[in-house]
Amino acid sequence: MRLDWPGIIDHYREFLPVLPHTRPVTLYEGGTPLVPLDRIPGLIGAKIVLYAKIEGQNPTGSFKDRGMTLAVTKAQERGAKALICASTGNTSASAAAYGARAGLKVYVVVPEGKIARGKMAQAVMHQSVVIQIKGLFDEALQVVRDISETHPVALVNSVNPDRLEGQKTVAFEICDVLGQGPHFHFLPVGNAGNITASWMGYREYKMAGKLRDLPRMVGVQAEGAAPIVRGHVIEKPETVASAIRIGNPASWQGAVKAASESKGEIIALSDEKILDAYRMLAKEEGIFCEPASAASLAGVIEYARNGHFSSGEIVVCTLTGHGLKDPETALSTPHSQISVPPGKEAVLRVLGFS
Ligand code: AN7
Repeated sequence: MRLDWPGIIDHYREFLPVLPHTRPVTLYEGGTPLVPLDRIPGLIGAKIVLYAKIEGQNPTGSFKDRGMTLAVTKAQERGAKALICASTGNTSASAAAYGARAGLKVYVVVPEGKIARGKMAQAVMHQSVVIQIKGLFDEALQVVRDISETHPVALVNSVNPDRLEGQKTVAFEICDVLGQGPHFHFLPVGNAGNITASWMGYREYKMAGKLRDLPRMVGVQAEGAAPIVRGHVIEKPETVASAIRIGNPASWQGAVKAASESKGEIIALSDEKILDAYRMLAKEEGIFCEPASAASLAGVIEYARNGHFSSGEIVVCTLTGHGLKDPETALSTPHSQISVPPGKEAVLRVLGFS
């Protein structure tokens, strides 16, 4: 156990739907750092106080672990023997790990060829049964929803309310660290569970008297996969941010509600803007997140460009997953990799010392 952190269930027990005797299935998720981004505000011309909530530092490298610890704990408590989920990669990685931890069988259904390699490695390594469908995430989700209704397998996608309950703890942590709420909270939107859950967390903290002012929630979709912004299902979603290549989000209404109730919005940005933010985080701040995660910062940059911030405002962006999950996209970044003969001379020439 970490000295200071028992995982989200034991840390936030009073806010979660667990019984006094519930024993968490935990990998000590949560308690992720809220890292000040010191250089980026200046670079984008915004006089804001900017933080990144580094959810890639969860046990399986994404925010999904917060919801998964609770969903798997509850599934086990109810006597489940097997879990099932559809995924663009992170949910399946998390389900595979927590399922293994609980000694449950795990089935994951994913769109063939559309999962980042690191995420696939996780599902394989934890010995889940990986079923690739020749179709989209949205079709995979429909299949697992149907099966879980008629067969004894527990669904651990975010349509399972336990997932959102666990995921909301990210908002608690942000408030606990800041001692107040941020003015804005930006996050990427795919299936829309995270924005729904984060907003739920802020509202509950306010009701509990632990937060005075609610933040404005800004969700960012990729332009090629922006059903909520367009107002209709996208039949063939496309984006480099494979985690959010989703055409018919399960928590659509939750996202719309979070945006409207908080006086925020859901916006769509191009892959190019998302990749610019992805590279800026790595180069300027030393933070390596996956492409989808950078949609949140891309949103901040867009807001700065449009003059939507006031001086001194506190802005948080969730970086949902770790960059190592998607080495292909990382390596497609223009970079210098120079091959030389062995020995000091050739290296010195590259350094410009000879
Ligand atoms: C890195 O793993 O949907 O809007 O199946 O992996 O709550 O769906 C992943 C989504 C953002 C979007 N960033 O969050 C899945 C899956 C990363 C993600 C999202 C996902 P939601």
